[in-house]
Amino acid sequence: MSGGLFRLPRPERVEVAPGAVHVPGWLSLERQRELVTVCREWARGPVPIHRTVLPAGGVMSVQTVCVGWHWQPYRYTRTAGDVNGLPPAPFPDWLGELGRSAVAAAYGDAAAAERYRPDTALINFYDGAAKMGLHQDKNEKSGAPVVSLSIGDSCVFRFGNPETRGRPYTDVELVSGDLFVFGGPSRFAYHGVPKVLPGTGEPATGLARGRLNITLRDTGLA
Ligand code: MD3
Ligand code: FE
Repeated sequence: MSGGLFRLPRPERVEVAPGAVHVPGWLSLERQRELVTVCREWARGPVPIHRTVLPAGGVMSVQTVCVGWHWQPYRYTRTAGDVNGLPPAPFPDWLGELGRSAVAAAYGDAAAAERYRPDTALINFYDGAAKMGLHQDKNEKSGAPVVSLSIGDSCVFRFGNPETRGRPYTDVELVSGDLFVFGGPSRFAYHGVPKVLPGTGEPATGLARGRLNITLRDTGLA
């Protein structure tokens, strides 16, 4: 457990690179609990949570469920042809509003927040052994920011650069409740999750084990 009496204070907002802003503890416990509940519903269907099979032959260790558009390697589709052929759950208005609040909190820019119109959420569940290798998110046809919300176990998040898969990169610990927004020059940076820190989550989120990451994206598709 990460709790105890002597929790170190964490800063309010850290710009890790231009356009990449970490806001520790942005989500209240109550908001985290609500998100865990709705993610459990989305995980049941219409397209159940699954391990994405990669064309190169591997299987991702994270388990993913999509809302709005379905992501399959390496494009967004209306239906989950790689799972059960059904359309994912619709992207709810309240989630777009949450995304706009997130952009406002990270950038302090009311105009940037107002024009943010994400249409898709990718929800990744990490068990204690799951990882995500360094990659770029470039299947979106929009340069709008990606909003990332973390719940449950902490992880090491590796934030690289837009040019190369590799150094220089910065390792950041993402804790339950943290917000990260990736926009501007950081939108196409390499990033990944080299490890989860099992047992570091707060049971009061409703997630007993593992890590949940919700990313909001604008696919730029009609
Ligand atoms: C930086 N997810 O879903 S979230 C992904 O924690 C993904 O599950 C990781 O990478 C996770 O594609 C990292 C942080 C993140 C998400 C999207 C980004 C960082 C990003 C897009 C562009 C740049
Ligand atoms: Fe990514």
